[in-house]
Amino acid sequence: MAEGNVERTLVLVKTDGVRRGLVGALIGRLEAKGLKIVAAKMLRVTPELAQRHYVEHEGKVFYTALIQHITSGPVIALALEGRSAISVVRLLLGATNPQLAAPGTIRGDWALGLTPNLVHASDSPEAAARELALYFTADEYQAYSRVGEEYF
Ligand code: FUP
Repeated sequence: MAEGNVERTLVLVKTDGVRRGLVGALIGRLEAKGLKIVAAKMLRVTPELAQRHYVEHEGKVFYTALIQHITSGPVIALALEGRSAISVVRLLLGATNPQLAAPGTIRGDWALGLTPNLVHASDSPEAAARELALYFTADEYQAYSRVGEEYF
């Protein structure tokens, strides 16, 4: 297995994760894996931002519920960096539907609903670039070295 290129990905702790008090636990899982937080903020997603974020789902039966949910309370947006970060985060989250997510994954262990599935994460390099630009400006990223970085 190749070492993997260093990538950046967008993670949102959705409002169900914030309301359930799981922010620390969720971020802790991602940090413990070796992913580095390079930008972070709490925000309320506006309907306009939600529409841009979920543009690929416009017109689907669950679209209205999706927009309603993401705009219904604060979220935590994170830019995470690491080797193969995009696919690694998706594996840690587990299947989109928490009822089908494998035990041991974040959704498999901690979620049950489909729309309130705790976390969003970019699913491709193209999506990561597009989504990171929706939530962060270039000057919001921090460059620093993590202790133990040689292991990651
Ligand atoms: P994911 O990339 O894992 O977030 O999954 P999708 O892009 O397929 O779905 C985006 C969001 O829509 C997910 F948070 C879950 C939600 N969704 C529903 O609410 N109902 C569905 O039938 C499918 C997805």
